[in-house]
Amino acid sequence: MKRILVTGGAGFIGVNYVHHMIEHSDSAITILDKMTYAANRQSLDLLPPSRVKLIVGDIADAVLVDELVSKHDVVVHFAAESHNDNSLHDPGVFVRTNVIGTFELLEAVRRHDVRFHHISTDEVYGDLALDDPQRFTETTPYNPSSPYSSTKASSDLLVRAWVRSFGINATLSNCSNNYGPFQHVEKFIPRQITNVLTGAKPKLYGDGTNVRDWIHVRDHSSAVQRIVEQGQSGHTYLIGADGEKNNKDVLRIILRLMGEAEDAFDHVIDRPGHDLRYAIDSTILRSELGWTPRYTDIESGLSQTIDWYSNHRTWWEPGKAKTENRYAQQLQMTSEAT
Ligand code: NAD
Ligand code: TDX
Repeated sequence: MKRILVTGGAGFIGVNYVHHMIEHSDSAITILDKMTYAANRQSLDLLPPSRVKLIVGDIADAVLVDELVSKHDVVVHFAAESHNDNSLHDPGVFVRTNVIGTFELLEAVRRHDVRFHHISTDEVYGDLALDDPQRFTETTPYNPSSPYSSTKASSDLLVRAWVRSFGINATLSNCSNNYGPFQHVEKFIPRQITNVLTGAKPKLYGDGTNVRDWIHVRDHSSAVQRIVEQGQSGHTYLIGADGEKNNKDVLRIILRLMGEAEDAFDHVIDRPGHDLRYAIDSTILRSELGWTPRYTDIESGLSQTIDWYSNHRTWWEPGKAKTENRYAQQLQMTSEAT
């Protein structure tokens, strides 16, 4: 039985991974989470207390991190400030958590010789033109655009350097846009679903032609399990499920599935520096580690996600008004600056 330390395990992807590991392994899991606005205690309700323990704390707390890492066999590192829009208004906390936090974890796994897996994003590669036939691969040069993606890129480079310079046993994965249950209502898909559920109009940035490469969060979890168990130290694996779609088309599907007119949304001012397109080539993960995504039908994935938000109002309602107030403030600051 492996003892796994999951950082950020009360956030969206982290908690889906913890649920996945409870079902698909006999591991004992400790979640280290600062319980920021992005975490939700209710996400942990159905996890067995005999196998999952929550420690509320900061990955940038060197003493706490050292003690916890020393008691585990593997660290799977999800914790981050994860929202691009927030990074444009308050970048400092992104540097502290994403860069300094990752540094403290790396130092601890180095001291205690513990296996490390670093969760990252396709945004480190920058963006692609809409008609570019290339997709991101493991060798695409780094070219991040936002404070968020540049701090994730920084953390990836730290991991690579700690492997090369200190020989730590670490893998990295860069995944495309996730969707599914337990995602914070600040993010595109849950924001639009919960807008419709609360009688507000969905909000589309710019003209909506920006493309994201969607993957169901359950497929991300199975890929991470495969990499942690079979990945080669020092290697980076790109995780994607061939799910490219532009934002307008995703929004139209959501509106249709929810019984609304497909044009019942507002166009709002575009995100500054908005990346145009992300697209992942996950051939290496599929051919070397034999992973395949299972939840690739986006319409049925969105339909299940709509059902989940419809049936879990107590999970998201407390944070909804706060999130929309934050968006209103950010919109005002962006309009004043342009
Ligand atoms: P999230 O914002 O939903 O969750 C992040 C979690 O980290 C929260 O529970 C939060 O409380 C915790 N956290 C934040 N700062 C912390 C700190 N200093 N110490 C301890 N815990 C802290 O994010 P998510 O969408 O679940 O993303 C998880 C990881 O996956 C991130 O590393 C992100 O960069 C990466 N990723 C996300 C996506 C996506 O589509 N959401 C895609 C690719 C990669
Ligand atoms: O209200 C909105 N309207 C809108 O048009 C919001 C919140 C977003 N958008 C657009 C912006 C993006 O083109 O939708 C797209 C997706 O936006 P986000 O959900 O904010 O995701 P993105 O910026 O693409 O980043 C996500 O994927 C990569 C995650 O938040 C990151 O953590 C991950 O690394």
